[in-house]
Amino acid sequence: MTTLAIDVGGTKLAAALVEDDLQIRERRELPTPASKTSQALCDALKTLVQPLQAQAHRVAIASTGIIREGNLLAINPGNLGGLLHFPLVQTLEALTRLPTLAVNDAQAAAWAEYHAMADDTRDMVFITVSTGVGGGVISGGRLVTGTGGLAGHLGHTLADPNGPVCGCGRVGCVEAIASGRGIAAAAQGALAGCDAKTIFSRAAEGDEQASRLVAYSAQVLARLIADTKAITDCQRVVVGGSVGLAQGYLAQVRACLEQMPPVYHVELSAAHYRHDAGLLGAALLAQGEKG
Ligand code: ADP
Ligand code: BMX
Ligand code: ZN
Repeated sequence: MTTLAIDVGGTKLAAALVEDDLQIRERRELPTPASKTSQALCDALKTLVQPLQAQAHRVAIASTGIIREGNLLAINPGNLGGLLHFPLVQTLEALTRLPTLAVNDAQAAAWAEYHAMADDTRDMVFITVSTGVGGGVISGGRLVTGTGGLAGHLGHTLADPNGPVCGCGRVGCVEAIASGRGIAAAAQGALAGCDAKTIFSRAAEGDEQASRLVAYSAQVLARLIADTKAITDCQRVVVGGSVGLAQGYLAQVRACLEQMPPVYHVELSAAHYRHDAGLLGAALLAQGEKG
């Protein structure tokens, strides 16, 4: 069967056809509309899926936000231009007339990365550092979603009680500091108004402020990973998202983690499926098997 897989992120929308052997065809991307209204996202999704839907038997969506009963509920609406709620499954079923499943993006990516592991790992955590910071937990070989879909939202754990206010309403969340949006929001002077991608380029060129912002994100992420190890005793942490996968970032996270006591050390790796982990995880969940 062919799955039309869709990834709804705070910055970009992606879609592709995924075969049962996980081969990806006709991958397409669009920027995520930054709008409070559902109509803008609905229109963008229509543009994205229209050229693909005739070849698909089902739809599988990995989406930012808490996914509850097929609806997207933003914990940080600021990541979606203020959009609080979106009927994901209903919208895609109406657009495509295909059976549709939806799951949180980081939870989906965790499932794909677990699927990719050749060893006997049963407990692992996936963290995406992207527009926000998301997480997905595999415990005893099972994806933990929680009764309300909130499980694994690691970006909304505390990094600094004196830190910036997070879009979720708490003060000092990991996401408010370490995410692409968090890095950009902290930039001042010559870097004010730059996005995280630009700040990473400046850091590579030796800019001091940019290097400090990147290093602080990596340090906060390393602390989150140590907390995650203490909570789950996971065997591996996999990092994805465009910030997480940026050149040199994971090495900085690893260096920070290595400075902590050995009990907090854990195998760290970059996402095997790189930017496609969410798409493939959603497709795998639609297949209903670990493979
Ligand atoms: P989404 O959140 O939509 O899933 P991404 O994983 O691409 O999308 O994350 C978007 C964030 O990553 C933005 O803050 C963007 O500035 C940043 N980003 C994109 N490309 C890079 C890069 N090459 N290096 C560092 N940051 C990047
Ligand atoms: C936010 C939250 C999570 C999501 C994470 C990463 C919203 C809209 N999203 O913490 O559900 O998993 O961002 O999302 O509240 P991304 O857009 O950065 O991939
Ligand atoms: Zn938060």
